[in-house]
Amino acid sequence: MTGVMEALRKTSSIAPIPTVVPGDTPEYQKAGDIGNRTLWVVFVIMLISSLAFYIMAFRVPVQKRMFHILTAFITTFAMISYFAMAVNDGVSYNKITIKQSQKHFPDTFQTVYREVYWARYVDWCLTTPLLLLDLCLLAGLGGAHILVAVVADLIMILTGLFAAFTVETGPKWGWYAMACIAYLVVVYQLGYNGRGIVQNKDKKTATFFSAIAGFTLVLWTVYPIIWGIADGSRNINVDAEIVAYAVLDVLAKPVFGFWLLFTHDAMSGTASIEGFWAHGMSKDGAIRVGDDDEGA
Ligand code: RET
Repeated sequence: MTGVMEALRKTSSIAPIPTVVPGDTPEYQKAGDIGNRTLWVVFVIMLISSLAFYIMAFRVPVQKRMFHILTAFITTFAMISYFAMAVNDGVSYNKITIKQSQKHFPDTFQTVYREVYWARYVDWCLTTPLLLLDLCLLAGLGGAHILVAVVADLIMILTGLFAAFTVETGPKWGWYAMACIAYLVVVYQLGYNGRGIVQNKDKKTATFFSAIAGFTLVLWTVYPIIWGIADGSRNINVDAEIVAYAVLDVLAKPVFGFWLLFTHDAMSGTASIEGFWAHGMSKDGAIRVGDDDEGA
């Protein structure tokens, strides 16, 4: 038998058929030790920051607690999301098929499964509007501007989620482009309208707003860049992606929060919110008793 094969090999000009077809084993791109440890570290940072923000909230009168509450909610949502990612619950695989063209063989297809941490997008849907609310209230923006900023922000995150899970390259970058346009609306509301309206406040608040909104916009702009080289083009591995987002998230939430609250508490004459926020319905109800009397 071996002799026959040898003779065939010598007389035939046809190359032997490869026994392994390239690309037929799927490739899994998933987090390793570095990624997992990073998720746990950020979970602890978010937990400690949340506790600190709640303590800071209780140390000021309820009328002056708005920023504290918003900021504590932001790190609380992030803590839950990091826990979900660390225990592998907030993650799914995105499957893509890469066509590999060969010169003398039919095309082969490589299947790649990459982890997508969808818990991030749930977190961002809840926390980026709250971060925007912090900044919009600081600037003194009106309801219409705040609504546009928050809705644009939600569109940005949701189209980003579609981009992360879509299979085809064309739609992926289409979703990404939509998200970037929505992001520009957010930048416009904060950077243009916010900056304009804050000039009506005292000089200290205006300077502080410029600094913290500038910091936020620079940080937020790095997110789509990381997305582009991680989920988008898969040029960095899942561990590097986790570490990059971890650094950004710590800067965008706990560091942002401590900066905002310490500065806010140190500023004299900070806004005091009375009415429903501080007293519930009780006082409003008292007024309506008189209404009934009038009608009688
Ligand atoms: C995506 C991908 C699509 C294009 C754009 C994005 C922007 C995301 C941003 C996220 C900000 C997150 C923050 C989290 C805080 O912890 C969705 C990545 C524009 C700006 C501030």
